[in-house]
Amino acid sequence: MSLVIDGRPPAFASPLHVGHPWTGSRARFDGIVDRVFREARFTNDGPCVREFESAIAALHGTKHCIALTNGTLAIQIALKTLKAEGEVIMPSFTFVGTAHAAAWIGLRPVFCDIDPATFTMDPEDLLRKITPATSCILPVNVFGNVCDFGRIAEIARPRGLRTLYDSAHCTGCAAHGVPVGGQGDLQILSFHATKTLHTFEGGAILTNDDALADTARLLRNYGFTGHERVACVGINAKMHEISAAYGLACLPDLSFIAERQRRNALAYEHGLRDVPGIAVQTPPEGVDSTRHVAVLLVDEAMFGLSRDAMLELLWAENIRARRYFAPGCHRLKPYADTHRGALPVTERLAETILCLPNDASLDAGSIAAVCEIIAEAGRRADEVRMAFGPAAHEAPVPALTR
Ligand code: T4K
Repeated sequence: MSLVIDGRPPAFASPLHVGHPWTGSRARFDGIVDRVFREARFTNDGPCVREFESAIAALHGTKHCIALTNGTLAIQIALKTLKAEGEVIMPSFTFVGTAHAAAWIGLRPVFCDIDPATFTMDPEDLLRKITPATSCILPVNVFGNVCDFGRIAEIARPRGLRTLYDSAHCTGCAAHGVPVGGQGDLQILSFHATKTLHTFEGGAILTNDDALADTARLLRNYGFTGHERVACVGINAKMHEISAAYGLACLPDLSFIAERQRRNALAYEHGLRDVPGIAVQTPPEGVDSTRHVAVLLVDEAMFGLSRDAMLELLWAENIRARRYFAPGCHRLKPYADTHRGALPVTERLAETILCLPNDASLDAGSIAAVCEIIAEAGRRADEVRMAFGPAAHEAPVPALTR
């Protein structure tokens, strides 16, 4: 089989993105938007937002859902709701938005290591990171791989620490038959365009606690308790009606989207099962993830090619794979100077992980072609390395443009 290094055009005429948004609910969306315009109710706790919140709470088995502008603001409102102060312990292996959300409101992110199988917070390292300044634990259910909820609760409760789960990747996910959503004090979701269920931009807080839900609702709308009454310092973090309208339009398609993503992930597993040095990460036993990205681990010694050389080849083939979440938050400029201690599992993962496109519009033929390119890259590792490896560059890690 030929590769782009043989001089043929890229395998895909247009880019295959990690995070290609679901566009399939347009007709239903148009109908809801007509209603929004007829009623001229665009924001401030409108009927679409209320209906969307009820549906999301029901889907995740929680009493409350508070819809918000995006997942990052959801983390901030949640941390404010929990009265977090001082240090917040979170994994370094997460989107930088998790760390920024805390730092932006004056908290200090403290990074801990992760479990090598699930890439989620390692409870034993969490224990080592707790200090008298710790107020809150912020575990991340990354890629829909859920945390060890029981162990984290065992650590948090006796120490009086609050727990906020970042479940940005978990809309529609479940663990052992229980929807992800009701664990900890609060959870957040993201409905960013790249997520399984999206509202263009959007986020939410989930909780079973009435008082926390009331506080979060106050905080997202300036602390207003009436037209001229303000109970506390708040902010504008409200979801608007057009976002909620798209969320409502997509909800009937969620099972289809999730099934397609799961089916695609299985197709990657099948297509790459015999490629030495390539492993597809699978959700832990009993976890029903929607697998919105396909996660590969590249063992350079066995595969013959570094993760980064393969990434360059894939981009040249118009397969826009991503290194989520390399290099880890603790290595990023705003945090690197103050971070202390080794995070060996995070470091290793950041060097080997590669996320492949997986969205509901991807067809079996495209997945087979991606797998075949990866297999061929391994077979012709020397040639690919010559074209894309460190020998071809001064800098070993290429700066990929969007
Ligand atoms: N916690 C975690 C664990 C998270 O992963 C995130 C967000 C958050 C918290 C914060 O939630 P939000 O505040 O975002 O609601 C993307 C997303 O912007 C971000 O939502 C997401 N995680 C993160 C993992 O990925 P980028 O900068 O990597 O995205 P970008 O613009 O490169 O998009 C990825 C690819 O998707 C593009 O190359 C092309 C394609 N794409 C993207 C968009 C937006 C499209 O085809 N159409 C589109 O509209 O951050």
